[in-house]
Amino acid sequence: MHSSGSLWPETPSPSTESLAEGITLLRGFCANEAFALLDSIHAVAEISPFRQMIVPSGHTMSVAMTNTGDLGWTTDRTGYRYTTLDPTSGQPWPPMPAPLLTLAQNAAIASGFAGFTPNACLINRYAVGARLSLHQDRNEQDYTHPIVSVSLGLPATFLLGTLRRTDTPRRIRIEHGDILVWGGPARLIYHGVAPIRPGIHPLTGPFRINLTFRRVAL
Ligand code: MD6
Ligand code: FE
Repeated sequence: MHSSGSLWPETPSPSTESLAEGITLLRGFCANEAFALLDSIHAVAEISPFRQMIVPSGHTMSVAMTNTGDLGWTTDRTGYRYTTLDPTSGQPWPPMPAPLLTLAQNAAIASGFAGFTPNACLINRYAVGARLSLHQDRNEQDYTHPIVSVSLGLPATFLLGTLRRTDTPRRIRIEHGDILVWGGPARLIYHGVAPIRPGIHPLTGPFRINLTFRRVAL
């Protein structure tokens, strides 16, 4: 899909790396379409604005979040869950914009997961200093579908652990346009994001944006 025909000037073709069994890193996969993706994200945030949610311990997350799709991930004092309605607006989460859905499907295909149709997309917005502590993603019930994770804006140090919380995670630099696809056995690996370093990105200013696309059982 990304091979450049011989008639065209050489453009750096996005590289594919395997970080662990079931985790593929597609470097620069969506750098070319970032502007359109951010446009879609802004349209979602007009309807369901970014908000800092409260976790069961009572702490407020440093990451601001919103969702698009049939289901959205939320947390409050009572726990984590997927909901069809945005608790802030009382309305359904905005429908998934076509450019986001198509990108997630193409990234899944490029990583060997044909037939992935996400129905949930969590949008994380990190200001400088925001972080995400080590966690497992296990609110989706069904682990047969991959998770597609798209990063835009300021770079991040992704913390890639193992199946045991106490193992020291690897530190992986994730940049604007990079996509991680997690499938199969990798779905329950502990992971997090180190505090975002100060910077200004031409397209997002002082923010990092991450989208995680999932197929959540209703
Ligand atoms: C982030 N990502 O990159 C947070 N979870 O901002 C995640 O928590 C994540 O990238 C599951 C699968 C892929 C991810
Ligand atoms: Fe996660």
